[in-house]
Amino acid sequence: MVNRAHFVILVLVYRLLVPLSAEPDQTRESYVVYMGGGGGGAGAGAGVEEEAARAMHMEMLTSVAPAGDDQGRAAAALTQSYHHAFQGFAAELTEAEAAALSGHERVVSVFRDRALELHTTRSWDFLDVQSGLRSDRLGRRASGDVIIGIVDTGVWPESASFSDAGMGPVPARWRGVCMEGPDFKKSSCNKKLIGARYYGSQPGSASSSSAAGAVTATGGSPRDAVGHGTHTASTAAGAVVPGAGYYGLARGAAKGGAPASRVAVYKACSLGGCASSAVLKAIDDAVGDGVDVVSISIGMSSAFQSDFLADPIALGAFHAHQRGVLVVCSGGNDGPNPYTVVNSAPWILTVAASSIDRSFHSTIVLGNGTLVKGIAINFSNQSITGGQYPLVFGPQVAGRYTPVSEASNCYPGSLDAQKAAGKIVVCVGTDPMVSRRVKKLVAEGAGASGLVLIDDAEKAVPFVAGGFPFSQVATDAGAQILEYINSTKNPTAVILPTEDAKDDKPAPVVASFSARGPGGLTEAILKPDLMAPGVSILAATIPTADKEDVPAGKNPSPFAIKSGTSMACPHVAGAAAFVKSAHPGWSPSMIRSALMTTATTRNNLGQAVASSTGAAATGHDMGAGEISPLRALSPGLVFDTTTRDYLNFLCYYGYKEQLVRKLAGAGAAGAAFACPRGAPSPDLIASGVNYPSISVPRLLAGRTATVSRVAMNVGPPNATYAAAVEAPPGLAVKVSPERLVFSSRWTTAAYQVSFEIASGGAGAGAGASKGYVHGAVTWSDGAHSVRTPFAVNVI
Ligand SMILES: *[C@@H]1O[C@H](CO)[C@@H](O)[C@H](O)[C@H]1NC(C)=O
Ligand SMILES: *[C@@H]1O[C@H](CO)[C@@H](O)[C@H](O)[C@H]1NC(C)=O
Ligand SMILES: *[C@@H]1O[C@H](CO)[C@@H](O)[C@H](O)[C@H]1NC(C)=O
Ligand SMILES: *[C@@H]1O[C@H](CO)[C@@H](O)[C@H](O)[C@H]1NC(C)=O
Ligand SMILES: CC(=O)N[C@H]1CO[C@H](CO)[C@@H](O)[C@@H]1O
Repeated sequence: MVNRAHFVILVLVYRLLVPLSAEPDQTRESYVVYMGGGGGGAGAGAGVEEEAARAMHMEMLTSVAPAGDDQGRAAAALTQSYHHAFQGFAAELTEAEAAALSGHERVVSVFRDRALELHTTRSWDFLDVQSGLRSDRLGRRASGDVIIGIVDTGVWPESASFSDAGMGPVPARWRGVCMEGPDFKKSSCNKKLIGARYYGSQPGSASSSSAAGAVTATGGSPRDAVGHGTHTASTAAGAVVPGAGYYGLARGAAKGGAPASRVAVYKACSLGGCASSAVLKAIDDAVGDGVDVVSISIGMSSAFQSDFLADPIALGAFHAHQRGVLVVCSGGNDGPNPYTVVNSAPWILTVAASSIDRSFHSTIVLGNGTLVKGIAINFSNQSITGGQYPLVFGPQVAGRYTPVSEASNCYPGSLDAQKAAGKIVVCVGTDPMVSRRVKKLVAEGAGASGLVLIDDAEKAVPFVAGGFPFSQVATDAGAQILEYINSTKNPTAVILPTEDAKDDKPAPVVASFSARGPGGLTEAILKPDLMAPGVSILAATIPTADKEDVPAGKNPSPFAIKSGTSMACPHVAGAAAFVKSAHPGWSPSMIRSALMTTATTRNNLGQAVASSTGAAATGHDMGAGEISPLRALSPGLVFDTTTRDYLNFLCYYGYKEQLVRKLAGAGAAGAAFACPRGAPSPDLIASGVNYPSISVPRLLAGRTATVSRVAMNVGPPNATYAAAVEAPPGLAVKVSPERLVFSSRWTTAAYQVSFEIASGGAGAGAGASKGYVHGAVTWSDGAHSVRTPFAVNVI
């Protein structure tokens, strides 16, 4: 059996070694050549515009090709042209050609066309029906004019979630298309699924021998072959499907966050991942087609994050923001350690994942009558009255010469089928290289009658084990089971089939896999921004997926239960579309602000939301908190973060003024732009970007950090807001002025928040603890509560 984790590492090592070979390198690899803002406008002959862009990109390619190379080669090398929201192209280049192009005066950056990953959890995990947006009012109040673009693995158009029953005509401003393939017809699109495009395997696409070519070869159709894209699209905007469920579990109506919105899918990914060049093209097309919100549940691994100018999602999202389109991204699944959040550019809405109030229990009944509560989704055929199975710890049924550490982890090849057959095997999860899926396959392969996994990690995320009896328990319950095995001569057990429990408390809880802040690229913006349900989410899937999970005698389920920040992201995209439908004139950052300042930080017990460890969750775990879409409709005040703020950010971050100008585009915005005084200076970011949260990356004793913000009144005309501060111990936080008075709608008011380490008197332990401390400033007028979290790093 292939150990997938090892396989991935080998591929990475191989790819790291290749560029080191000494000979002058004539091998071609796919690169993205990014040329900054200033794409063609919408409307004017799209075809003509595309031709002109391609011709210009080919000319640039020809200019760097060695003498004797002709235009034909340039045409063959060009794989994508970007021209809607920004300028650039992707091409097969040698290292020398890439270097030459990066010196071209029109070019901002040249970067390798790397693979991005899908943000579902490593093991395949799972879902629920209450997609977090709990009110029926959502469907009724929303208008159908908002369009959500989904950049993912495509779509299964026949899913009931994409029914257009009762929907009005497609908005007239829509400029997208429904691309056909052998298994996808024009009629696959309708008034709900209004557009579908795919990338890769088109004439002139990258040769399949190149690294990026391998991931672009997604097949010539927008049809989803993975299930991920169908799941995210139906979570964002799926129609209401009554009576959905997963083989009897999670029964109820399945619906998207914005059931009245339209979806357009952009298939840039396959099971192997997504090529950067395709993702960039997908965002460019989505903006050109006229979407309002883009949902992207993919990203780089947190271990290989690149700079903003070499990150296709950051670049695409920047230009989308310029065109008034909000880009919502998953923050990644590399939690719970700090500095793991990705997609953390300030113009992106970055989403963390939480549990919901539904859980899946799979109870273990020990031979001595004790019940142990485990968590999993399984369709075990065992029962209390159906007879017990021998219960063994992995090392007791290990193959010869197998180290105890491997057998106790259900390592591939570690169990002896002669000994394990017919028994329930107990394994631990102390080796992160072996996923739950692999352990299950190992036990199943050895003929075991079931698997009990003792592992605290991801225990809140039920593993979908299909027909194989499986249950996961925490370390304390696991110790009891091992003790039972030790204490008796013939230990036995059964694993009962899963039952789902509603109204689980507390909920939400931050998922352990959810990537945590601060951001690796800059700590001066608080990330992630928001949290949404991402554990055990029930949504549409492809009916051909995950055959091994289908219980004996059943047809594949049209719905699946999945977990990941991938699942949280489309909840927020749906909520953003909902806010947009009520406030069509709001900018992307106003919508983000409304969602952030109205988010909740209390769980269903009325206590502070906790992280997976049980500790109170901070802004680095959940951003502003769990989304509360209905409250986001009337936030009272919003923080508008403008393109100019973002350009200033790039200056403070350290990019040269000339580069930032190119990014801004050739128009008035670009030519007139000058970096603010004091740039570059990371310390000025916190104050220079009008963000709905605050992050102070360094606060020294005896110093004061002062951060400015401008709030805009979007509530009733005559409003007076008063500030309340939640300050962590030892940190002095002052808001000035303490009252904001607005005389009309759309007017703004500025204020400052200053942070200082409190002089705590003579007592030992005075002052704030070192490292990040968290709190919030909340503005209230009696009717609206505008909460802005802060994180301050005390040095
Ligand atoms: C349970 O399913 C397994 C595998 O499908 C089968 O071998 C076994 O006989 C079944 N046991 C019962 C009690 O039905
Ligand atoms: C079980 O017994 C073995 C040997 O008798 C001992 O090493 C091990 O610590 C015991 N495990 C537990 C969980 O009691
Ligand atoms: C079963 O065994 C476990 C482990 O030794 C023990 O904690 C539990 O109390 C036992 N249950 C009964 C009913 O004796
Ligand atoms: C706002 O307050 C001013 C002065 O108190 C008053 O003249 C005005 O009519 C009020 N406007 C509204 C819409 O209530
Ligand atoms: C196949 C199977 O046993 N499915 C069961 C899964 O669990 C639910 C809830 O306990 C049962 O209703 C199903 O019959």
